[in-house]
Amino acid sequence: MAGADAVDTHVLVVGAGPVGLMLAGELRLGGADVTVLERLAAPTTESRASTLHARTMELLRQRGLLDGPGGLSDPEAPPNEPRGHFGGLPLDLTLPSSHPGQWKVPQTRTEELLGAWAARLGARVLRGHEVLELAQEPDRVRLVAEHHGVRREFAARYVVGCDGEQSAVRRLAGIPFPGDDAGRELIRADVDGIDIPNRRFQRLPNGLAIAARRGDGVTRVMVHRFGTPPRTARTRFADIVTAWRDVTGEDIAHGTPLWVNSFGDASRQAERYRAGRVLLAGDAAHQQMPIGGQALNLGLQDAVNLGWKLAATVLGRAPAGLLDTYHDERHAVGRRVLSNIRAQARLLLGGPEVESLRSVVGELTSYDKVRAHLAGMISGLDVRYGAAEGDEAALTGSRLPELRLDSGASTAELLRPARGLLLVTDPAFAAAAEGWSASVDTVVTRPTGPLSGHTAVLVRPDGYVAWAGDGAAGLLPALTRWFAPDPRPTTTLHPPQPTVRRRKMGNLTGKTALVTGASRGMGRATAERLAADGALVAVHYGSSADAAAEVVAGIEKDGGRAFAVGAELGTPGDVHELFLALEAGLKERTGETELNILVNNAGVMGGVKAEDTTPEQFDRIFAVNARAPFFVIQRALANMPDGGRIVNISSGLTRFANPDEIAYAMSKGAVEQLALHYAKLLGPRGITVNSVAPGITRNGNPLFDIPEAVEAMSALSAFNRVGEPQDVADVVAFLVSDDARWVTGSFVDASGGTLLG
Ligand code: NAP
Ligand code: 2V4
Repeated sequence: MAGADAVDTHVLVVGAGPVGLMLAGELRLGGADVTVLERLAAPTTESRASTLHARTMELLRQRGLLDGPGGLSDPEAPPNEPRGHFGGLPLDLTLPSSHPGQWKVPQTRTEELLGAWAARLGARVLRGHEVLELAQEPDRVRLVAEHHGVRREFAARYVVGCDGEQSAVRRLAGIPFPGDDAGRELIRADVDGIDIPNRRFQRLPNGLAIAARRGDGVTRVMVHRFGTPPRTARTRFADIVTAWRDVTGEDIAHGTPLWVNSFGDASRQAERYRAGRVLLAGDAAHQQMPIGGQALNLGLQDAVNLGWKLAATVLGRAPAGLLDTYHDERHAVGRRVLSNIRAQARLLLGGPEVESLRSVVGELTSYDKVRAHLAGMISGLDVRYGAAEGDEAALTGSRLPELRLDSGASTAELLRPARGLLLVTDPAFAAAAEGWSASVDTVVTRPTGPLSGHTAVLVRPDGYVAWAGDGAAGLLPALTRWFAPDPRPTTTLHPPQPTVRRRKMGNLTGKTALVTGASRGMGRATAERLAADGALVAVHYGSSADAAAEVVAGIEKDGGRAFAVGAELGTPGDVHELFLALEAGLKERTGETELNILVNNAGVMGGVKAEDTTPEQFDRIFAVNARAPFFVIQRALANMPDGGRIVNISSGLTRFANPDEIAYAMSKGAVEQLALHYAKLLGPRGITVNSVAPGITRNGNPLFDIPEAVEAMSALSAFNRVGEPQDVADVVAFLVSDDARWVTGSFVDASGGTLLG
């Protein structure tokens, strides 16, 4: 089994289908390190599940995956279809939701979208890896996979099997999978070159026929001959041709089959979704007939339920028992969905003996309450976790429908980073979750929609209401049950020393950043801080390649993501060289070249009196400190999406006289102009541009090894010490965070009060 050099990660997800990829993204949002192993060498091109239901669409919207050109709810993209069915009986699926009805999206597209998202967030997907062995140890799971005939070893705190009905993880973990074998089957094919009428569940004397012609002329046919058990051999097109002729009388033998398969009505559910450090999600946890497209939706919702809980668990931030609620909640939901699917399979594939039952159910669905009940079940909108029996109206346990709050923000957007969300309608409550600020965001808002009648509504990262009520007496137990309280704050010393403070974990998750001059000093500290906040950081250097490599290694050791890019600024072609390396690094890691954050930090100091400064020295200082930031910004804007952040490092010397650094101070005066003018220009794109002015800050300069010099420099600060690189990095981290969205064009004095005089 795996040795010391095994690939080590927090969570190994086995299976890069939609469920595995969704889970990988959710885990990354929660801050966990994720590696996904996939048996197939390339994503499947097969046309599989193609229906996304309303609850899944809401969850995808919550993660920002629907909007924008090419997003799944692009009006130009897939059509929404409110007409669904229950066991082949027509059923309008419309219910109050931001995305009511069914959304027809080929599985290849869903997979592509989720794959790009997970990669952007930092999940590693290793294809062509087939799992062979799995062994649980007290603190980890060891796993062996075969890759091109070579055994590779992996170790992880947890393994999640998202590897489908035939799950190797489930088998190797010895998790029983009880249930019923298939008694009937539907055989289906995508066929080109045939011209037959469309049929929605047409029941004919010999069987059931379904045909739907797509925009590209290909027709999907599905057929079942009443009373015939599933065949044991692999389905061939000839089987479909024969069955179709028997049932409809039509001949489709001249068509070209693009894809042929069959699915039966087997129904099985894993006894436990968790066995120690092994968990199951999606079809690995439950096998069902994919009637009405519920299977994929069930799996995606398993992933969203599990992601935040597992991430909190591996990072040591989960309250006791949190991970076990995954089995408790999703096994119960799965059991209920499997039961409705079995009922539908009976109605759909039963012969003449089910006609009377079909007509009774058909009559019942004409009552809107019945229709809405069944639609809730199929769409997943009725899922409630741990709600009290019979308390249908209670908000606790159900999903929070999307609401637009006073601030204009929607709850779906507020849930995007997969953190807890506390909505309070009485400002007096705002302080209640102060001790949970590392994992819960608090928003004060007017009582609106389902919030009416509640002073506080606590929402979990998966969008389900953990608690809704009126008194702190109920809120505190709910906070304690679902979220670990913040670590105790460190004691404040006087004068204030730089401390490692509690942070909103992962508030830059999914973002990319370039920090120039990050091989040491404040640039290094900034790169480390942004990476700790979840960003993928490009660590730029001029000539110190080894130092930059060390910075990258340190970030990776701490679980962050970074890569080094070298370019000597102030030389011809500098910006071009920088962006060639930057774009290659981003593309390799995220599949894209998007840059969200730019910190222009690289700078040179003069250290020569005005009378001794040569034109060459002057030009060099301006080329590196002023010209390069201007052109770096100009070039970066091509890669920067709306909402981006630019911070330029200036100096307190633009407000404090030092005759030894006149040219340097002039160059910093010039760089400060960037914030004023660019902030105005870029406001419409939501991009902020600010200047940060450090005072004397400890860098590697030997001056800082001389106690007398440090004492003299310290005396300039109101805190009687010199700045540490982290003091400045923390200010930059704020300015690039979402919290600073309202700050642009500003000059931020980060000199420890040196400019107070
Ligand atoms: P530092 O320790 O001197 O490091 C400078 C960084 O910039 C290094 O990573 C260096 O990379 C890079 N760099 C310098 N010239 C470059 C060039 N031509 N091309 C590419 N990279 C170059 O810096 P620091 O003291 O932390 O200062 C960072 C920023 O804060 C500077 O803009 C500085 O002006 C400003 N500042 C400093 C102080 C202070 O007291 N330290 C006070 C106020 C403002 P290589 O070594 O790889 O070339
Ligand atoms: O005086 C600074 C100062 C200095 C220096 O000490 C000399 C050095 C380290 O070679 C370059 C330098 C760069 C600076 O940005 C500052 C600086 O920002 C500063 C100084 C004194 C008082 C307030 C300041 O902000």
